[in-house]
Amino acid sequence: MERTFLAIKPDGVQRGLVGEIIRRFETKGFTLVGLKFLQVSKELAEEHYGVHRERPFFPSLVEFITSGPVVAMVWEGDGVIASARKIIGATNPLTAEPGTIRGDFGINIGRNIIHGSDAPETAQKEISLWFTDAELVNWQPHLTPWLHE
Ligand code: DAT
Ligand code: MG
Repeated sequence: MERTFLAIKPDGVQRGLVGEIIRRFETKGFTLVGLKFLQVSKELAEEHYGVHRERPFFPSLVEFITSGPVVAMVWEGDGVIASARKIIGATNPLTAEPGTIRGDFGINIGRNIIHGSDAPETAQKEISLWFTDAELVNWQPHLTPWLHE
């Protein structure tokens, strides 16, 4: 079963969007398998956004993601990686489609509320960066037969 890593960034937490955001993935039918609330260290932030190390916005991105607590999550389900990216919306909230999280709640690329893994390889990498195996729960929701034929 496919898994993805999602993180509600400090702006999403400060703005009280945690419940609303989790609700969207829950009601879609995906399964929560990992959840924690943490203050991100500079080391974790730099590792997580390592691919962007050379970009001009990298220092402010690291500063932002470490500026307050975040909600880190692992969600499971068929096609969850691509589907979560659609639910999240385009990187720039100003142009993200209404109906997406970024399109509904944001206006600035540097305050785009939530992170989602973009591919199976990055999902795997990010899940193991943020969570130990013991922090992930293998469970079968009772809803399963009502969500899958
Ligand atoms: P995404 O988060 O949609 O996967 P990304 O991986 O290209 O986007 O970039 C990671 C984060 O870096 C993004 O969520 C916000 C920030 N960012 C990206 N491009 C930016 C830019 N041009 N100016 C400022 N911040 C940017
Ligand atoms: Mg990305």
